Amino acid sequence: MFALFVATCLWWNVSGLKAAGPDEIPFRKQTIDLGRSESVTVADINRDGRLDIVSGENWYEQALPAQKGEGPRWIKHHFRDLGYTDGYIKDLSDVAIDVNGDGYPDIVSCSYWEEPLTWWENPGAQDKPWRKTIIQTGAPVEFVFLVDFLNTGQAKQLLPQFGDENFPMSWYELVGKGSEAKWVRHIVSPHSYGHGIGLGDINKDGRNDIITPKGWFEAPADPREGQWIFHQEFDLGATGFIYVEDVNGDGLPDLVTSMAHSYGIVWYEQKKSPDGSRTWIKHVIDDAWSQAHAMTLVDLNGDGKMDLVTGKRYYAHEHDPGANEPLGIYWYEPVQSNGRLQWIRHVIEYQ
Ligand SMILES: [Ca+2]
Ligand SMILES: [Ca+2]
Ligand SMILES: [Ca+2]
Ligand SMILES: [Ca+2]
Repeated sequence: MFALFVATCLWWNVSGLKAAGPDEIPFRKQTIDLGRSESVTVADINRDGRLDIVSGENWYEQALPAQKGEGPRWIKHHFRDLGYTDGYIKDLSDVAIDVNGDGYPDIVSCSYWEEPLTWWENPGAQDKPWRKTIIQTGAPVEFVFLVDFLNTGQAKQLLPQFGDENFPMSWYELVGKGSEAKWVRHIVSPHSYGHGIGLGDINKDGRNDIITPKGWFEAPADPREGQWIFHQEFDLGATGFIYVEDVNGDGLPDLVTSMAHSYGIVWYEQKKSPDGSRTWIKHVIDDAWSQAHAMTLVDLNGDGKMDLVTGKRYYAHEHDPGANEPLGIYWYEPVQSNGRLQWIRHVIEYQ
């Protein structure tokens, strides 16, 4: 699970990319708030053309620099009370999407405790509080993604990771506008499949599939009503986020994931036999540090290949292996060397 960490945000100094050497991207840390938070997202909350930051109970309005040459100022707006328990703030993901269609991004949040999946209506120009609507109750949600279930190229549906395996695995589609806007639930399976989840097209049929630690669900032609076929082809363990990406460039989508509560950032190479059967070969990207609970894939150095950005979660659990070892934020660059894929670790911050 999660624990508290200091809410800081890294300002990515991409303009200095070339100056520091061929492989290194310099990062300079800008501390915005030393308060507590678990999650963060970025959206233009007030529609002034500048991206703002949303994290926990606050959003931080990006304002122009006080003086020329300085970075942006961040004006803190406390917009909701979430509560704390056992060292956690009750907000484990924030994702931004305009739920009611008024042009202002709203926030979907999840929690392991009461009110596990909610959306919060941005009041926009009106001087009133953000209004909360509960989307789902009945099981804890450890993280939630905005993903593309309808295969339109737009990530507008919700995929929660339910913390209770007895709870049906489900995704949520946004329908209606204004006061009619609501999240419609679609059940894929009568139960859930453990710690970790992701969405991506495993079999390259143009339909995004669901990946769980215990196997993957092949998407039907109609993701709302059709039967999802389970393929029990791997057992990944208690992972964090699971991504589908052809990292070795052989045309077959692979899996990239991490052990959320132990050591190991890994990728699984998809192999396909002439008879169509699939096997998955595990490759370790890095096992020098533990608790990579969250990660993202992004082309950080602009070479057209996805890099991996992740960091050590402070006390994902206080009893996890390596829980008291040094914290760090890293990115990993995939490089082909002698016909083998290797991942170069770059340190963003280490302490
Ligand atoms: Ca703004
Ligand atoms: Ca809105
Ligand atoms: Ca597919
Ligand atoms: Ca591949």
